[in-house]
Amino acid sequence: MSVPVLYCNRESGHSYKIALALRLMAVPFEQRAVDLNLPREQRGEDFRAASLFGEVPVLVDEDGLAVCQSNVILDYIARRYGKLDGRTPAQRTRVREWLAWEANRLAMSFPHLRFSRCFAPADAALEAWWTQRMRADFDRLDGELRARPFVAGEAPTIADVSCCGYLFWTDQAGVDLAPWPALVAWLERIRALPGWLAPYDLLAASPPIRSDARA
Ligand SMILES: N[C@@H](CCC(=O)N[C@@H](CS)C(=O)NCC(=O)O)C(=O)O
Repeated sequence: MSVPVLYCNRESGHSYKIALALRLMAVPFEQRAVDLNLPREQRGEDFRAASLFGEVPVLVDEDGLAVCQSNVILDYIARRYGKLDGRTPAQRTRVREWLAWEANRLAMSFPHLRFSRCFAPADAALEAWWTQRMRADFDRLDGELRARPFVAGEAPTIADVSCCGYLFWTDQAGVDLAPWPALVAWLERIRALPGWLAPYDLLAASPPIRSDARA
């Protein structure tokens, strides 16, 4: 295998994280779109063999090693290619603290709100819960970004890539970012990085998500 293969979906911010990180690292890769409308057991055999949990993203590296869970993939490629990571052990630890925060907080709020508003409406109580959590998460991120240009310091890292994975789609969910100006300025800094592409310009076409697809 000559280039890594990314199993992904065009509407998946978790997939976008990996595609964006590889772009910013200038690592060529191949995309294979997975139809998330299909029941897991009907998805392609190669994807099912590579995917430990049945979800995208999965990255199969040049040596055939399959890695899943977006933030684990980010950690893996930062170490493999020696890019977008902290320079010192302390910085690298801080980067991974943000990866864990993203998985536990940010990835549990805004992406669900977007999915509900764009694809499969959930009840109002759930939307209210995700909105409340999202506001707290955006407050936390905005507070951090008032102190430094990137999440874990002066330079962009996989922590930024992880945290921004869904945030170029806030308009789709009707979320106005005006209350979080430091977050908006940080997204602009990410947009200005060499190689940056917006999610729909970067991710390969995949069948449109139906309302019965999994989040
Ligand atoms: N914790 C996982 C979440 C991955 C995830 O939720 N993937 C969704 C798309 S964004 C998926 O594959 N959904 C279809 C399914 O679960 O069958 C990660 O960070 O990679």
